[in-house]
Amino acid sequence: MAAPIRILTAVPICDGHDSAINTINLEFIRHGIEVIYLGYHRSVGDIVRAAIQEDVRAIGISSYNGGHVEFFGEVVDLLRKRGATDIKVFGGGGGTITHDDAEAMKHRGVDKIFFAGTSLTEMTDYVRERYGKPRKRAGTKSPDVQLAWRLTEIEDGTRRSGREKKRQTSNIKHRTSRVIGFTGPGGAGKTTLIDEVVLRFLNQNSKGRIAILSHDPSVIGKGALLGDRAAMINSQNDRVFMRSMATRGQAGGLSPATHDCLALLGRSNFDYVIIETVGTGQEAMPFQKNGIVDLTVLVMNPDYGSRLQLQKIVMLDLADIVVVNKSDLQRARTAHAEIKQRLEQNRRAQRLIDTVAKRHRDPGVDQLFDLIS
Ligand code: B12
Repeated sequence: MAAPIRILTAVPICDGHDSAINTINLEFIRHGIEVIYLGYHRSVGDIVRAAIQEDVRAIGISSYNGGHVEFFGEVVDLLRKRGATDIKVFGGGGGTITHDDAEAMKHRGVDKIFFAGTSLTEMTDYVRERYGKPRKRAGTKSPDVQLAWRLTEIEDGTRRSGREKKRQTSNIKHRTSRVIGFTGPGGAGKTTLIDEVVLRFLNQNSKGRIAILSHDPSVIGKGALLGDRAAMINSQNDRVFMRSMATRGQAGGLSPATHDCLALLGRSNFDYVIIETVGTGQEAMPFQKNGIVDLTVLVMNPDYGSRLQLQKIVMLDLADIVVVNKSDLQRARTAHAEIKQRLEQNRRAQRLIDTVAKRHRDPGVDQLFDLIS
């Protein structure tokens, strides 16, 4: 089966008109496309960095507040400057982008602008037709571009030669980075917590680099919304290499390619590699395979239901650190006491921390960062 087309979508800086792109994203996904959504109010630099790291076929920009001729043109120019000429740019913006503007944008290297009244089918057909064919790689020396290409080859299973495959799946223990696994139910705040941990890392270590491998669910052969980047603020940084992966039909929180992608990232000069699983259920043990991580963090929401529910969560037996995030919620004190009691049954040196990841300079997140680093 052919690998899904991956595209990145975003709304430019100083623009909050995201309703059009949210609808278009869903239509793309419904037609088997994997969409990495970067969110609104995004700069040229953030968009190009993300597109390169995600190795997408194209960037779709939805623009309503003006300045589109310059903005789209700058995106094309920066892609060129960074050696990623095989990533194309297209988009729309209702009645704001005139036909004359679209002509000027085409001259600056933009593939296509969609005007008001275009059907969703027309747009998805265009993406599948224009970006669905195998592409020719343009040569580049940029290490992030090269790394992104190799991750795609692993994920799509296109790196087939025996020697390469052996190297690719080589022992994960040969890594030079420390690997931290974050897991927990959907809505617990894993992404925000990771973003805050990244901020502390960037502040503490002025030259260090960190990689994030983030997962969202998808059914085999179908599309997916890879939306974790939209919740990231501090991780929009050249010292952070983030890659979003769809699970492509695999249960348990990770993708069939996670192990090999991690092996590659682990020997690519990052100080840390953070893996974020999809929102997991009671039975999930995503990091059990081959000592895939050095440290596991289970992020819980205080609203897990009754005490009885805790007995059923397998990761409470396995995690090194358990975080009760959203600890400003009313039920958090009870949750802390109940989870503490549950962990005591394990008789292991597990740590329990309360955090409010959405709060700047949260002391709980500081404590988590100290434990990790
Ligand atoms: C809905 C809307 C809002 C909503 C936005 C809600 C949201 N979360 O998105 C609200 C009310 C919040 C809002 C606020 C504002 N808005 Co307003 N808004 C609109 C409106 C009415 C519709 C835009 C829309 O979503 N259309 C629906 C989409 C699906 O259809 P479409 O636009 O025709 O797009 C087609 C194609 O272009 C294509 N397309 C669009 N994007 C993309 C992307 C890709 C990748 C692809 C493939 C295709 C594609 O898809 C559609 C296919 O038919 C437009 C007026 C208009 N009729 O366009 C004004 C408009 C965009 N807003 C405008 C303004 C001025 C504002 C405000 C500044 C007002 C204010 N003073 O506060 C604020 C700014 C908000 C902000 N933070 O940026 C102006 C912009 C003027 C300009 N650029 O010169 C407009 C044009 C209204 C006007 N005539 O004055 N707005």
